[in-house]
Amino acid sequence: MITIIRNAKVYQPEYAGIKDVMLIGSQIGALGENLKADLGGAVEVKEIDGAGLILIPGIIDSHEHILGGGGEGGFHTRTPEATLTGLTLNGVTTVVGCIGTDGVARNMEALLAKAHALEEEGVTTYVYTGSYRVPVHTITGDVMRDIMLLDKVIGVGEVAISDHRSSQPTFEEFARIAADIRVGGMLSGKAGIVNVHMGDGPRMMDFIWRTVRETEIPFSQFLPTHVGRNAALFESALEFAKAGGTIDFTGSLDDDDEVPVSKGILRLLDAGVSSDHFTISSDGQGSLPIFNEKGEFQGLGVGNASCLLKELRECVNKAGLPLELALKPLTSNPARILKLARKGRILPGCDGDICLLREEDLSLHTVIAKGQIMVAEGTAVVRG
Ligand code: FWO
Ligand code: ZN
Repeated sequence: MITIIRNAKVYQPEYAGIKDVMLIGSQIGALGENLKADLGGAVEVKEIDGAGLILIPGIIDSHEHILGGGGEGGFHTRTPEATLTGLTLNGVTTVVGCIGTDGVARNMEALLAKAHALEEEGVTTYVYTGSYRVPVHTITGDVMRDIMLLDKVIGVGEVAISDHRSSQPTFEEFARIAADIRVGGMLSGKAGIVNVHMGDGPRMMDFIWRTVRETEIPFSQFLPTHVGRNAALFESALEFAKAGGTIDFTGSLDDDDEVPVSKGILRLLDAGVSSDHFTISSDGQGSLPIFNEKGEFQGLGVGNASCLLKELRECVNKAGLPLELALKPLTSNPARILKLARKGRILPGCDGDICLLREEDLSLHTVIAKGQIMVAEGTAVVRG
């Protein structure tokens, strides 16, 4: 199958001008003007009129509870699992699944099965092995074996620190996890990322700072998430990004976050942080629990992948960021930090993961994943 998207405003995410993009099978085959595919009718050539539309790489969501999560208020507060259209209708074509607070009733075997299910349905999936808890609950019994032997495992997480729900790991345990996943990633050509769940506790990023200062493990081993959850944590995360680390904002559907994503990004840029060093993930299907100062559960919401395009619009419309910059935390930046070589860019040889947005309001028009049209003119044409 060949698909040619004609005359769209192409963001690679750098702006490439009005171009045709040709998908050949599951990959991007060519980018150029007046592209033609003359195969004598042997292969169907589908054309999409991209005029007036913006073409961007499919969104990479680096932190989503695809199996569901929650439970902090008892069993009835377990949150529902992800669905294919819950991803594609929000422009997500690559998702990294994780387990959170409940590492018992949610387990790695089920997470891996869910990741395979979504892959079979048409999107690209990876997982972090483990959950909040230390020692890490793995599949093979060992973090290094998990990342070396299971294709979909690209790191460990979400490892909770500075949170009343963490397993209160020691620094040595934390550093050992980073060391093991680093070497396991090295030996398997993968990122070996430690996706760190940042809680609201006063110790903030101390364990991460100590690891990069006291050991040989580099900044790039870590992807701390939820960095906007309070102002003090954000300041520490800003220092981490200035020193060369990459930090992950959790998108939100309402602005209850201490540091709204678009405001946080402006702060980072003003502080001289490179626009390569921050990402935005959704925490989709994860619980967003509220605890009072005594640590008592008050209630919970559920994360949703729709926050990603919402944050993109805020970055462009509210913070006045150029689209080609605002796209980076959702596309090329997660692709780089997670070492997903064929993801996050509109380049020949990259996977055919594309979103078309309406120029006037950046609303979703079409989504293509691995060369297959999943959403056409706002309607899901492939359903889970
Ligand atoms: C965040 C996932 C939190 C689950 O701190 O970590 O609870 O296991 O489903 N969510 N615990 C939400 C804040 C960033 C608002 C999780 C959740
Ligand atoms: Zn979390």
